[in-house]
Amino acid sequence: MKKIFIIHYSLFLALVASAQSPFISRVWEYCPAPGQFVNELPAYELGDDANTMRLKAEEAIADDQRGMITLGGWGGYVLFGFDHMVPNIADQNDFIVLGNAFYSASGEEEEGRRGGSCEPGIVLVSYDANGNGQPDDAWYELAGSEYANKSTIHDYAVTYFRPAIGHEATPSQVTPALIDTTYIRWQDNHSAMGYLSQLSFHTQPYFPEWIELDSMTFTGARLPDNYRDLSGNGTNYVLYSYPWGYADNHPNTDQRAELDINWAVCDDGTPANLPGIHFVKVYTAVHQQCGWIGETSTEIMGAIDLHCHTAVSNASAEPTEKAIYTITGVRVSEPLPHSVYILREGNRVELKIQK
Ligand SMILES: [Ca+2]
Ligand SMILES: [Ca+2]
Ligand SMILES: [Ca+2]
Repeated sequence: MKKIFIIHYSLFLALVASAQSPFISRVWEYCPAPGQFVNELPAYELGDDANTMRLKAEEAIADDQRGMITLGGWGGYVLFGFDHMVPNIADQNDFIVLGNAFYSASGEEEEGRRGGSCEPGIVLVSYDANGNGQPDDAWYELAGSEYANKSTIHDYAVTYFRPAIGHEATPSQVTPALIDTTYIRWQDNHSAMGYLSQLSFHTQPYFPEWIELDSMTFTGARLPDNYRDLSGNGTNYVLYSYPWGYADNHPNTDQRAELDINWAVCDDGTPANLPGIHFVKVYTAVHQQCGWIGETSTEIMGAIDLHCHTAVSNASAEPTEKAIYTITGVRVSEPLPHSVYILREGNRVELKIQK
């Protein structure tokens, strides 16, 4: 018995020594645009600043916490990283960004698109080219299915303005849930302006409380609106998924939520040909207001390296497709997508590697 224990223990050490977390380890920046869940996901408290809000976002989505943060309206973003390079494996998806998208029964398949609550975020990736462990290198957009859509605006920018002191609400005469239709004014770089409405369901401030400036400007690409009002009278808004290449756009268990580093492009649209990535940035990519359900905002619950089990299997002298390895002290939960299956038994965690 003792001998078996020692063998197991040395295997355990070998596994731990080589183990990299499949989950993101750090949030580097959290900067949501104004929105109906801002100051609540995560919760702002008096005295918070950009760094404490970053830490709250990290507590929510790093490791395998699976809490949730909102990115607010168009342009709001989060920047996070892994503790290793996620490799770009040829012909395979490489990572997934977890959101809270779901399909609804009323949102029928339409031109390959499922409807429900799909709030696509554009994903950018970065390779730590200078090797300093910091996200100070070039960024590359993952060119999702709408990258070449003629209605996608690639040079978009929006400025949001904090409501003035003494601002008076303009309640909707038609939709009671809209208690202030002139709440957060915005102006884009294509001569359009408008407002984010305040909703009766969410009455906390929508402009990030820890931001001291009276306006916030975001830049990026704007995807075409993805909503339809199926009722025709403003009571049933359905948000349709785009085919592939975005965050919070398909349910986390749907393979089309997975992302391929090979989709990364340079600013001129040519392939970036990255060997892998260390850092990821996601921002809300549609700029739309859907009546009583308010503005569309991407939500993030974490991200997972889909290849991380490779490092675990390599730690064994003779890995086999159906080998089961036991590791203690690793926090995981099921199910992971792709080919890793995780079982929990007491305080043991088993990684089952399958093809
Ligand atoms: Ca790949
Ligand atoms: Ca760097
Ligand atoms: Ca969402």
